[in-house]
Amino acid sequence: MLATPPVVLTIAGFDPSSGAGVTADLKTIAAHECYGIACISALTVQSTKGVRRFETVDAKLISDTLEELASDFSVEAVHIGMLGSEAVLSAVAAFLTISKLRHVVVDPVLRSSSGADLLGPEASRALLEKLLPIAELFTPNIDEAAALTGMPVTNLAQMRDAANRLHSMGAANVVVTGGHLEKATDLLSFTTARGVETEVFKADRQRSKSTHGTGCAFSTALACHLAHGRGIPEAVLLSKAYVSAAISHAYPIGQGVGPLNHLYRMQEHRRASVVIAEAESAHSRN
Ligand code: PXL
Repeated sequence: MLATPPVVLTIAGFDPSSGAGVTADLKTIAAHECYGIACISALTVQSTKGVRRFETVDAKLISDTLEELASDFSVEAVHIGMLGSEAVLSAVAAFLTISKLRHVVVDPVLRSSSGADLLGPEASRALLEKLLPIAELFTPNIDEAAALTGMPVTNLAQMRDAANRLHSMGAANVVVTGGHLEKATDLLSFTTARGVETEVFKADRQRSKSTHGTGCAFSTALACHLAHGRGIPEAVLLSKAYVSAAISHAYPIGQGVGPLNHLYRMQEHRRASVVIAEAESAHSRN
């Protein structure tokens, strides 16, 4: 028998184009050698051309799904993406409080990259009250950090200030992602025995049309690394590297902002197997 991989639960919206949301998260989870299970919070109508509209799933259906999954699987980490409404958010927060699942990564999805509102202002307040304190890791991008703290967040110093404000609101560990800045800069602010420490991660910004779902991929990869037992700084480093590679290996698909290539490592395996097959057939001809 093969060893059982860690189980990672994603609670997120459904993007039918599979660039973001649950179906993309399952690809990220598979790419990290974890077993993915999922609870859909909302159905969106969208393509690579943007989000048209969405409807949330009934909150009781979500509670029942989460309880059913938790009664069956030993869940090592949880990723939370788009929730869509305060009712859904409250159901998810209540489940996490009761189930006490470990390694909860909360990506506070407020807007799509195309600009559609994915969580109203009241639900954003509930997110700070109910989900922020439960999260092991909170992963706003600079726009989300600004919206949630009411502070300007356009440079590294302001990312630090916003992270401190989020700590004072109850966040244990925060990564503010600044992929939209000139140099792609992420700030990790994490709690250690010595107090709050920070680490800055910088990378060259990639000019690419295949960036739909980068936030989902980053936060889901983080959950997978925590599920594998890695520490938070290492998880951030590896997740950032995964997203960069998935962008640089992307292929053009759809007419708008395309998805990352979440499964680029599979193609590397295939290329390796093609090389082996060619070598073997060349050898057998000799
Ligand atoms: O990228 C944020 C996001 C998260 N989850 C779902 C989405 C989007 C953006 O479109 O559709 C389901």
